[in-house]
Formats: sequence, structure tokens, C-alpha cells
Amino acid sequence: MMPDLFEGDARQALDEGAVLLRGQALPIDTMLLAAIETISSQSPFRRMTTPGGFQMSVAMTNCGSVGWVTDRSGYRYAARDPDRDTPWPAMPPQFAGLAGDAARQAGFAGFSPDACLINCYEPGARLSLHQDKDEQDYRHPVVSVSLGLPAIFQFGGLRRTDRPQRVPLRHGDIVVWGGPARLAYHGVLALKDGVHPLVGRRRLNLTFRKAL
Ligand code: MD3
Ligand code: FE
Repeated sequence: MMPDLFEGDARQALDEGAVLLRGQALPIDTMLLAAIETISSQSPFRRMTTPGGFQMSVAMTNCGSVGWVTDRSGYRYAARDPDRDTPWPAMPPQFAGLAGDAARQAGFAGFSPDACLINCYEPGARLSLHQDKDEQDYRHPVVSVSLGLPAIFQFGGLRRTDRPQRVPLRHGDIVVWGGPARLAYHGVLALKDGVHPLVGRRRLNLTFRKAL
């Protein structure tokens, strides 16, 4: 049986629970970019401060009923944009649809995200190795969508010291992280300079989560 052919068969297992859907967001890239433009015109990208007092090199915003934030008091999901004291922009239905489809293809039927963190990398920006642990139920996967300049993503094991693998993530790639991969350490190496024809001199990454 070859059920994967129904989905175009660009599926690649990176590890147990981690499924790469190469190029699967390409057909809707302009819709995603237009929606990110609208969202960031309402809740602009900003470089947040970590609890340790460092300013992140990645600029972030969110859409959805809650958004991920960090400041001197810690990391958390918040219902309001702290810079504007307003709710985050709503998650466009096409975003939730894309994330649900991707999760289903990776074996996580019924994924319904309530938060979408949008990361903006300019050349030199990076994300050091971390775990995503601020969500309530780790049985839900995280779905990520890469747009713009390519980046080297690294992901390791459940301990920070596990040697990470390096995977290039390109415009249109979707990755679903669930099961044993859900709590894997991961990060992004410093973005190399370049210009993407649609996105310009940056990389955008959407991560869909069910936080609550
Ligand atoms: C593996 N973002 O926002 S996406 C993050 O490219 C984050 O901006 C990166 O790590 C980025 O927290 C990586 C891939 C990713 C996202 C979430 C994960 C991989 C993950 C959660 C658990 C395991
Ligand atoms: Fe992460």
C-alpha cells in the first residue's frame, strides 16, 4: 500500500515523532506572507527580553487566543500583547487549517492550535538550543512553517548535551514535532545573509501550538 502518494509524498522522518513535509507550504506562500503582514501591522515584531536580561536576536509576534512572551519575570503564554495591551490578532482560519492538515499527515489527527508564534530572523539572528515547555499538554505536537531565507535548524535529544543533528529548513518547509520529539532540544544557527525573492532579507517561521 502506498497511502503517502495521496499527500504528494514529500514526507521525511527526521527522527521518531519528527516529520518534515518538504515544500508543503509553497502553494500558499503568498497567502501566508500577506497574513503575516496584516498581523505584524497590528502587533509589530519586537525583540523580547529573556528572564536573564538578554534581548533576543529573533523578533517575534503572535496571533491566536494566546501568544508566547518573555520578559524579566519569565516565559509564558499571555492573552494580550504586552506592548499594546490588546488581544493578539486572531489566528486566520487558513493558518489553523494548514497546521491541522500537517499534523494529521504526521499522525496527529485533531490538532487545533490556539497560539501561533511568528519569528522573524534577520541576518545574524539565532535561537540557542532550548526545549518548548511552556505548553500545558505535551501530547499535542508543535507544527513549524519556514518562509524566506534558508536556515540550519539543529535538533538533539532530551538532554542539552545530546549531539544535535543539523537540518536545512527552506522556504515552504513544514515540520511536525510530536511524540518523543516534542521535548527535544532544538535551535537555529545564525542566519546567513541573503535575499529571498518573496520575503527579502529575512526568514520568517510560524510555530503552531496548543498552549492551553
Ligand atoms: C522541536 N523556533 O519558536 S521551528 C520556537 O525556526 C522555535 O524559529 C525555531 O524553536 C524557528 O520555539 C524552530 C522548529 C521547532 C519548533 C518547535 C519545536 C522544532 C521543535 C518544539 C519541540 C521540538
Ligand atoms: Fe522552540
